[in-house]
Amino acid sequence: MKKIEYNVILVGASGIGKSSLVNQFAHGSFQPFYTSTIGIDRKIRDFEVDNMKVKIKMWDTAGQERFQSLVSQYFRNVDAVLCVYDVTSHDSFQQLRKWITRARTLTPSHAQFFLIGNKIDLPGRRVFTEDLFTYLEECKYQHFETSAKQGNVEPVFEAIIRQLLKTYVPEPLSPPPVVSRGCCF
Ligand SMILES: Nc1nc2c(ncn2[C@@H]2O[C@H](COP(=O)(O)OP(=O)(O)O)[C@@H](O)[C@H]2O)c(=O)[nH]1
Ligand SMILES: [Mg+2]
Repeated sequence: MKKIEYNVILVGASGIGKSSLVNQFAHGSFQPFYTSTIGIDRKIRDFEVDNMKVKIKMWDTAGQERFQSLVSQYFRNVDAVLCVYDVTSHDSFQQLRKWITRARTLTPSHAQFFLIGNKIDLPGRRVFTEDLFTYLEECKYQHFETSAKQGNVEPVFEAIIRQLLKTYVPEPLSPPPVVSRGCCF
């Protein structure tokens, strides 16, 4: 079976659930308390879709400005950018423009961008269809809504992976080299 790898980076303000989305997809778990990400974190999940093994490397970035020069270095090799906001925070939605502009200048031309509104389990939505409509008309990114808490993350990641497979398939990963242990006879 062919095995390929995608590098996926998550960007957006602090506290909107980037790490929670990654943890939910990588480990199927959710932590109700907030642990701030320092700089950048990486998690891996092997996923199988249509008889194809896909290794997803998720680069989970810190939202704080002070980490941005470090984070910028990781954009060069990414295949997908997940632009995350919190549906209960209009500010987190407005901040996305800054993240997207930065990511656009640093990512390879094949990189695909997706918009993810998280925390849909919470009451008090502040980002509405009309905000999104104007934005999506402009950028044409695929848009998803998630709850890292209630766990609809798997189908969203699967849809993203399927979309990536449709548009950009990297070279399959080579199998690990066979280590010769020498002959004992
Ligand atoms: N209710 C709810 N809380 C969430 C959700 N996603 C994340 N959180 C909480 O929001 C806080 C910040 O999440 P975190 O993943 O660390 O945000 P990050 O700074 O963007 O990485 C934590 O207390 C999480 O438990 C969600 O979908 N629903
Ligand atoms: Mg985080």
